[in-house]
Amino acid sequence: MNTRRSFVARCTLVAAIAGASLAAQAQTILKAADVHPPGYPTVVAIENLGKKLEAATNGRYKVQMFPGGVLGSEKEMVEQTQVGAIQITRVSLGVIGPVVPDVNVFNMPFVFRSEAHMRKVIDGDIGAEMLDKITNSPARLVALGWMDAGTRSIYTKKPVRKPEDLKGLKVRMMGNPLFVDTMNAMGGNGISMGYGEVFNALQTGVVDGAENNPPSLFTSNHYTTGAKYYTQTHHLMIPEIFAMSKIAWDKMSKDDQALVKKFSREAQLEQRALWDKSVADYTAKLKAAGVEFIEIDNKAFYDATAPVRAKYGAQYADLIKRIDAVK
Ligand code: GTR
Repeated sequence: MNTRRSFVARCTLVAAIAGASLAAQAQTILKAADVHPPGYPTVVAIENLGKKLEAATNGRYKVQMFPGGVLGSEKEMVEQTQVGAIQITRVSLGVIGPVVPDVNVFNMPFVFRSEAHMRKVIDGDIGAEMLDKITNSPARLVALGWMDAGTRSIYTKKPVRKPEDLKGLKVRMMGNPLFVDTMNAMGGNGISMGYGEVFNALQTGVVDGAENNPPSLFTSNHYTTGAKYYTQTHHLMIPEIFAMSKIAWDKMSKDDQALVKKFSREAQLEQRALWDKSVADYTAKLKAAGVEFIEIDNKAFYDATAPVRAKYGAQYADLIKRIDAVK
């Protein structure tokens, strides 16, 4: 009796240990990358997606976040995601343009009338179609959802109020010829480089300015280099995506993919709420740190970029009509 009981107990124990180690072995780590620091809305939203996925799959999946650009520039992050070395990446649509040209329609200067307009577009049919275009392209990325990055404005070491003031100024743009053309059209000299290189370039005078939204301007510390004149051009409203490597996606069961989709939708909504709060917080912090927000009528910048819209927009004429029609 005793022997039998201890035999059963031993079997149970062995089974439990085997089960536990099986579970441990079966855990798949999904590496997630972001150029932003811990606490940034995009980083927090993906971390929370990961926590939900881990709980819902009893730990079969775990998302490990690599923030702050430690896995490389956004261009490198995209490449690594394509080959499956990174499983989840959150990047600006700016760097997706060279990989999936269709998305460049959202990367055009002043293509959206306002932030509210941009949100309506990405939240609606056009936004869903664009995510599908990325997923169905040969890029080997599964676009999971959108993230907000508000509007981008120019910051320089001397005040800029009109396009002529940008003359002779080298302004860093993201790596996409469309953005270099945009800056050149606005009057400056567009120089493309990765986000992680901008601080040094500003400090050493390789560039005289850059352009971004308030949360990025604050968390990147760019404003501490003397680039403290922040001209409210709002010339770009580039949405961001988070995407999974197709290689990792194809290894997931249909049920697990459905979970990822569900939590992705929630991550998109959560990031937006965090975003609005962070824009308000960082705007206040920038002002307190002495950054001068130069309020302007941006029509001159809009007019100056008309040739860029003409050059790049021709191929998306129908889509642009549909974007304009979103009220
Ligand atoms: C930020 C954006 C990043 C990156 C960066 C940049 O606003 O969130 O994804 O695009 O700008 O300027 O490179």
